[in-house]
Amino acid sequence: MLELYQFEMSHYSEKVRLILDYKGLEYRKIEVTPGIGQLELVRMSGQRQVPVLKDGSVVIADSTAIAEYLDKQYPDKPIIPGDPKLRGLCLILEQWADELIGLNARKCLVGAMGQDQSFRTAVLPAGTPDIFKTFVGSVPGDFFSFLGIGVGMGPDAIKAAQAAMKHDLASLCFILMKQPYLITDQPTLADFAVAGLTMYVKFPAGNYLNIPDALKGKGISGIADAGTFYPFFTWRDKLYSDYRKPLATTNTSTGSGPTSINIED
Ligand SMILES: N[C@@H](CCC(=O)N[C@@H](CS)C(=O)NCC(=O)O)C(=O)O
Repeated sequence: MLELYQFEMSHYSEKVRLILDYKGLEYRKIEVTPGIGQLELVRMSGQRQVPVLKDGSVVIADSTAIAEYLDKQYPDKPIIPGDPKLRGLCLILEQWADELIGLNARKCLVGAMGQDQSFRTAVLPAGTPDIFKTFVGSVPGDFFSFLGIGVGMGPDAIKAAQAAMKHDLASLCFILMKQPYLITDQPTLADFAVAGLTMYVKFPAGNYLNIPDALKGKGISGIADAGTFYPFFTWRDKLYSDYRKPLATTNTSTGSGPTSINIED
């Protein structure tokens, strides 16, 4: 069976989980412990980041490389169009989502964590000592490494990321006004990248992720709850209900969290 080395809370891992579910591939999730658990990843794949896919003796790191491998190896329900123009558009949009949406979403999340202690507590990985949960800056780097960032991100960087995210979501809403998916009339890699990498902006509602219930359907205030972006989140909700497989068992994770996440404008 396919094995996905992942962090449940990783948006690049979520992009891959969406693709695996869309293709109807069975896989086993292997949760990597931030810090110490990444040593095994380095041994296995030569780098420390998740997601990493293991298919028998084949090991692939990086969500884009994994998507390309899956489409080649498991060609049913292709996610990369064959037509050259559509293929090019799909790959450009995917890279844009990975680079810009993904990085700005992380910054928005860090901003929200700085503003709201219950949100910070809910987002930090299980095992983070309580003493570290009070101030973002007092959490050791390992606990933040699951986000792929350091601590101490400045307010200007966070504000710029929020503005960029709003701009990008508005642009996506324009595309989705006229068509069901971003590139063709079927979901492609671009759709899964955008859907996965907006996870931190608004966590999907429903039993898809093993995260505290308090986070489900919640997101960055001013973005997740803004009517302007309703078409985008409605589109993403449909993608989830059509293709993402809910967790097999009842979510037993616990934790308290906010009903909204406040960010100062
Ligand atoms: N380009 C990579 C990015 C993966 C990435 O940033 N992973 C983060 C989790 S979302 C990670 O493993 N961070 C831990 C670290 O950098 O040590 C991909 O597309 O898979």
